[in-house]
Amino acid sequence: MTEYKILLTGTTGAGKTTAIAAISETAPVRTDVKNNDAAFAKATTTVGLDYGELTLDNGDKLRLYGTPGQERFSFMWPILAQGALGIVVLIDNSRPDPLADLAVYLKGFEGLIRDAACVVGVGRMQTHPEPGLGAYAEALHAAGVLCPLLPVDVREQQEVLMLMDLLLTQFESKSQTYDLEKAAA
Ligand SMILES: Nc1nc2c(ncn2[C@@H]2O[C@H](COP(=O)(O)OP(=O)(O)O)[C@@H](O)[C@H]2O)c(=O)[nH]1
Ligand SMILES: [Mg+2]
Repeated sequence: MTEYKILLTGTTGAGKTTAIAAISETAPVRTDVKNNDAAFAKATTTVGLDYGELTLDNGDKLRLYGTPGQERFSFMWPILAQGALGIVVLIDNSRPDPLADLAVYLKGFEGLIRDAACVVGVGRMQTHPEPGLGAYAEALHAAGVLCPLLPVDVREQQEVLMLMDLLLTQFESKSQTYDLEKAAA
């Protein structure tokens, strides 16, 4: 049995807590507290971590960590990234400049995204279709990041599972590449 550490990140309200709750088989651990930040109209906000677990069909286990999203907690990001297999970047397309949000997390998790796997899920596209996926694809390309990009509703378990699938698939293909390289050496 293998255990994989997976991070979920994104701005406050992007859906980290909701996504983990949607797929965790253990009662998710939440550290949301009363929101004293007037900049956000949310009753609670994540200052620490969310944590959940999901066992795959083959017995492998995903350990899911929701990062504190606010940039002022970015000092914690490299600590959280240690040993992670991959990261899900959740974007809230209803925010004023969601492409700028994407840039913050691409930069903040640069090493993990380069060395491990990444998937970008764009939320609230039904009500906020702009920027469209094309603009995100261009932004990823410009940043030199190759990773799957898809619209997601974090309230839907199947859609969150799809994000996990896309992460794991990358990991499998990376380890195959590694094996091929070894075989060729
Ligand atoms: N109406 C609507 N609500 C959404 C959608 N996607 C996410 N949400 C809601 O947005 C909120 C996200 O909050 P939360 O999971 O706490 O975000 P976090 O700060 O990243 O942990 C939840 O209340 C979700 O139900 C969407 O597409 N439509
Ligand atoms: Mg949260």
